[in-house]
Amino acid sequence: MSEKIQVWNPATGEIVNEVKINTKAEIDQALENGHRGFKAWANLDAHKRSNLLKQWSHVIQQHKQDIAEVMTLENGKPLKESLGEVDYATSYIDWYAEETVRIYGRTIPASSDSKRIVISRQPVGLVAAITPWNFPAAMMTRKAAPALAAGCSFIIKPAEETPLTTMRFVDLAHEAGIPADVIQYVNGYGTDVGPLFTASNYVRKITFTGSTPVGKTLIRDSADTVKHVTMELGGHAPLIVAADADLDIAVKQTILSKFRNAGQTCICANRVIVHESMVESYTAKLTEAIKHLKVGNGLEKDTDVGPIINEKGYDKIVSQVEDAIQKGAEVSIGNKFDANFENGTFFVYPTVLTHVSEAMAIMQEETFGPILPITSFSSIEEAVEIANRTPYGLAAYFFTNDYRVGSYLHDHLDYGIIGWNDGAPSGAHVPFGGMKESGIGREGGLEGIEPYLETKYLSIGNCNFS
Ligand code: TXE
Repeated sequence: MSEKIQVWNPATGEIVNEVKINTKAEIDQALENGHRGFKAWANLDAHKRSNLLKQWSHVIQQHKQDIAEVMTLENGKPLKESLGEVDYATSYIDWYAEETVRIYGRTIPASSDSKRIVISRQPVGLVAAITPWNFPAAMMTRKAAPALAAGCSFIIKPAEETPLTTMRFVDLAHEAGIPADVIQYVNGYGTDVGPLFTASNYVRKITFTGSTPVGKTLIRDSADTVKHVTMELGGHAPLIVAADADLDIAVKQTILSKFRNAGQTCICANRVIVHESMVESYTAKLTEAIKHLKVGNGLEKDTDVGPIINEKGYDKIVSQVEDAIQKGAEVSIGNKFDANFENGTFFVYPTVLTHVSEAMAIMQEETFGPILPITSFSSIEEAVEIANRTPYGLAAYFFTNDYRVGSYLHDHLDYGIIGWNDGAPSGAHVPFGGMKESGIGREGGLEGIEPYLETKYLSIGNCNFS
């Protein structure tokens, strides 16, 4: 087996760089180092930890342009999105730098005069993260920032496709003064590194973003050592357009939600459910707007939609489109592909499918590509029924200006993230995560630091000082 992973540019097929695959012995050593680094970091005064996180964010920002270029080279997304992702990634560090000094305990009334009760919070220990390729910077800081803020040490295995951005972030953390054994990376295939993380007694928590099947494996494998787990898994987001919706807003936000990162986003709209009176006008407006999206190399200035990450992702998208068309779907725009199997470059043009049915894979599974199937509903109850008919529960969107309709949808949609007239609901200050098979736990906001903290309760007896 090769000892290196080649990182290639999905827009050109050129090799960007290669990274060494760490051996089992090196990974075991890194885990031991992480365990050792934990105690000193946990005991460091919270204000110092906070300042080190602020410094980390600062040095990343100083290198924003070259980090964004590397991200576009390894992931393919348009440079403007990579620049935005660096800001988004540092916003998590900034948010949790502030939270570092706000991890409060409590005292509560005791059941007897002679007792005092103190409740305190302490970090869980060494945290091991496994991240995907779609947001190589943000998926990392969403985990590392709250972990370090809580006083945990952190080790990460980035996706094989996009290790370079993540490695750079770790190097810059060291440059900012965060000790080398407090934040580390290792490289390798998930199937090799995952079991080393889950089996290790040093690791007290696994945090993962990726596919639902891998998430299930990690949960199972974490059971033997009863580790904490946070899982951010697949999605199948519905986007509901109610009869009274402002169509211009709905179309603009659909595009924002769906075509960012070429549709390779776990919260992006995966199926549109439009009131029957609006299907024609919504589809026409959406199709018209899509004509202006430019597909191409993310380094070209006016590119809106970059390449698909790899052949596996491309095959899944093509098979869903073929299956839908074969079962009667009609193409409003797109169904155009530009693949070079020899180079390993795969472009998919934004595609809208109408006349779709529940029998089609595209209405049942996450697509992870720039394809939008449109179906219709006649009553709001039916819209909810269609939207909830999935094992996933990450993000849902709806467009209405009727407060009663909006409240009903908010109450009845089984999703962790809801966008009401809003196609871009995420941010460092809000709890991101899903219900059902979309995951366990939340990342971001006040909730995002909780999974990195243990609660310890102290009962002091015989406190009769009088
Ligand atoms: O995911 P994997 P892939 C969904 C999306 C996509 C599909 C497959 O639908 O089309 O998953 O993508 C590591 N033990 N999402 O193949 O395999 C792997 O090395 C431990 C949604 O890229 O889950 C990488 O670091 N780790 C998602 C990470 O898991 C393992 C983002 C993700 O890879 C492992 C990505 C194992 N046995 C894909 N096998 C989101 N929620 O945003 C792989 N890995």
